[in-house]
Amino acid sequence: RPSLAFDLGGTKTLVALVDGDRIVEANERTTDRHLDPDDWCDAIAELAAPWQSRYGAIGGAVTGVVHAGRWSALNPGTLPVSANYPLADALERRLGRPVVLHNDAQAAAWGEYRFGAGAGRDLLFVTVSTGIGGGAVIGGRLLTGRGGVAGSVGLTQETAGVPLETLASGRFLADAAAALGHAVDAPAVFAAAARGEAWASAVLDRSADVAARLLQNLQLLFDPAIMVVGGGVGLADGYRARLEARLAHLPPHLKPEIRAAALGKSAGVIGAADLARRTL
Ligand code: ADP
Ligand code: BMX
Repeated sequence: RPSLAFDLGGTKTLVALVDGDRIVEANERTTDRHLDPDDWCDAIAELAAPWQSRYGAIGGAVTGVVHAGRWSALNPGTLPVSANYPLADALERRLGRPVVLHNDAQAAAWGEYRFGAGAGRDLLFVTVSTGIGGGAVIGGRLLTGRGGVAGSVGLTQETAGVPLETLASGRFLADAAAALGHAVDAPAVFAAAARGEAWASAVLDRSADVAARLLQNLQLLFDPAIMVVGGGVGLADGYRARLEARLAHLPPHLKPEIRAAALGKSAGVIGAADLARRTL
């Protein structure tokens, strides 16, 4: 039987019936940042309701840190999750059976390793999305760490007190555009750059400068066979080209091999479904 999986991110909530690497059916809704975890759990249950009893295992990929069934934000700016929210219990009550939970970028890393760009090779996954997330599969194992934090690259700092994701993510693009007088979202910044508007290219360049340095640092730390880039910004037209341009000068043994997430926006739910199937 297919698995039920969901991907709750700072911008979108995706719920799907997943069979291996295939999305059988999917429902999506904007994550309403002004609501709270109870509401977000209600939204997941509502989106999953049409598939009652058609699924076995349930897997979840969520922005933030999950450990021992509890959910917390690292950066409330990405999604204001209350500390230690009992997510596993809240979802089990609504869905009627246990849920296997992971951070969204960790789940996506596993999905790309098993069914996507990884094809069984060790990899790092970096999502440039509402925030910046990361996941690592090393020696065929998904790193989750002491408390589920492993891979949280968006909170690393180049400058004291400034999380990297505030200088490169989708929210950065919108904030930087607003600071220049353009009240637009990230897709509109890409569209303006494509139309040749210099301010928009400059904003994308600032993001790519930071993201490229992150990938360079990650290559030094883990030296993965490939570096998979996902997320709404990471997969947007021209973004990876900007990263490649910034890394082209590196010698081969230090240069990341960048790949687009082959599973696209489904990497999280496909990874979460496979992780759940393996656990139950
Ligand atoms: P989430 O962060 O919820 O996982 P996404 O991966 O879709 O969701 O990332 C959301 C961020 O990416 C938002 O800042 C959004 O504006 C931006 N985004 C989404 N789609 C695109 C696109 N096609 N082009 C550029 N930016 C995008
Ligand atoms: C943040 C953090 C990570 C997450 C990353 C991408 C929170 C709520 N989230 O760094 O756990 O993986 O954003 O999240 O602290 P997304 O919503 O952009 O997918």
